Formats: sequence, structure tokens, C-alpha cells
Amino acid sequence: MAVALVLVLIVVGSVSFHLLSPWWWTPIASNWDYIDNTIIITFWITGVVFAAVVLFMAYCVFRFRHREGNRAAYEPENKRLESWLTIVTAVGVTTLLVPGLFVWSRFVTVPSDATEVEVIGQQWQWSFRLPGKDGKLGTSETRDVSADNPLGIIPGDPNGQDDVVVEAADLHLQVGKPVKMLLRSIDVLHDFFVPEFRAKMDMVPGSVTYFWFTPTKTGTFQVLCAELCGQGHPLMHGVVVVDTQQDYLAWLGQQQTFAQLSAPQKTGSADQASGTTASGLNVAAKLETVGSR
Ligand SMILES: [Cu+2]
Repeated sequence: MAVALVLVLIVVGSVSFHLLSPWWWTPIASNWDYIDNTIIITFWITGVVFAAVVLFMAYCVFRFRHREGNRAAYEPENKRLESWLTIVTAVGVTTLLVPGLFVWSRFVTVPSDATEVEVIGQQWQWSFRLPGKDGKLGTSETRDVSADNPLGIIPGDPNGQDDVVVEAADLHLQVGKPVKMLLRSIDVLHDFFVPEFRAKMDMVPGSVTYFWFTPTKTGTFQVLCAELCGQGHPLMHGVVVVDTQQDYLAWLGQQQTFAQLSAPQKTGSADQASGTTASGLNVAAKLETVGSR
């Protein structure tokens, strides 16, 4: 009797916690409400099955409890019951999987008007690269990464010279414009995740993964790393600012290209260089704090 009661309380507690919990997703700021809908369908199906199975267990524990004189009936086969269970399980699993397939198909079909933005993850900071006036990103190689070329852009590739390099600083995007995020890592596995955008994907050293989305709200959003990537993982934060077109163009005008950053000691690049150093020192200082714990 006590066990049956505990089982019922587990169901009531779990469902109440889900419905009354103050924690829910952050308000969505991208086009991926399909992903939210798919997760809600999953919650409904798994929630109903969980409640049905646990309540059935509670019923059986109570109904067939030990009583003097009762004997168990041995019934190894029941074709009718097995058929029903097979059909219901197949329908349930199909309903769980099919919406995900539709969402995945949209997720990897990038619209032709999407602009490319490269995200580079490294222990433990985020950098970004945007194509310059030619609209093309130059090729890059991890073996070309150095203090002067932190993103490993191949210096001999003319397409890379006008690439806009945003090293360890905030990324700005334009509201309402689809972007294809090209994801690279130059050391270990990372995962670029902005909760409000819903989309996220692993970054694998040696390959370029991607997803796309359209930012639908202006504002400042936090970037998290969603892959355990070493001691400084909890500090691997970044910022994406979604701007109006005017603000975005103003920000873009202040950024430096790869050619400008690699030019030897110009006054114009001195500020950017010192800003980069300050950012790097900041991360190093944070890491020292973690190390001393
Ligand atoms: Cu990481």
C-alpha cells in the first residue's frame, strides 16, 4: 500500500513541478520556434507515457498485493496484448521522431540570402570573422594560428585579406537577416550556444560545422559553450548583439580587417591591438582565479 502511494505521489509531484516550475526557456529571439514546438510535443508524449506506466504500476502493486489464499496465474503468451503494445509503442516512437526530422531538414537547409559568419572557439574564448567587401571568407588553417594571426587565416589567400576579424570581442548581427554560422575550433570540442536563438552545434577541430538562423529581436545575448572543454569551460562566455541595420553598419565600420591587423605597426591598429591584449589578459586573469581554487 505504501509503495503504491509513493508511486502516485511521484507522478503528481513530477507533473506539478513541470507545470508550476518558475524555470522555463528564455524568450525566443530567432526563427526556431519549430524547435520549441518539437520539444513540447516530446514533453507531452513522454509525460503521458510516464504517468500512465507509473500509475499502472501503482494500481498493480495495490490490486495484486499479497493476500492469504491467492495464487498467481502463469500466462507466458498473450498475442492480443502484445499486438496492442507493439502498435501503441510504434505510434508513440514515430510521433516522437517525425517532428524532429522536419525540423532537422529546415535546420540544415540554409536560405540562399544568408550571410556567412565564422565562429572560432578556443580554450576559452570566442572569436568571429565576417567576409569583407568580396563577400567571401578566406581559407584558414589551424597550423597558421599564431599570436599575429589568431584565427589561422592563410596569409596568401586574397579572399582573406578583407575579412573582418573580431577577436575575443562581441559579435554584432543585423535583426531580420538570416545568417549561416560556420563553426570552427582550433583546439578541443566546443559548442556555440545562445539560448535565445535555440540553435546550437558542436565545433569539431579539423572540420567546419554549421547551422543557420534569423535573429528576430534586437538586444544583447549571452553566448555559452555547451561542451565541457577544460578547466576554463564555465568562463567561456561571449556576447552577441543584435542590432538594427543602422547600428550594425556603424559597428561594422569600426572593425578591422585581417590586412589591417597584419600590417606592421600602424597607428590605426594600435588601439585594436591593445584592446585585444586587454581582452586576453582579462581571460588569463579569470583562469588564474579558477586555478587557485
Ligand atoms: Cu568550450
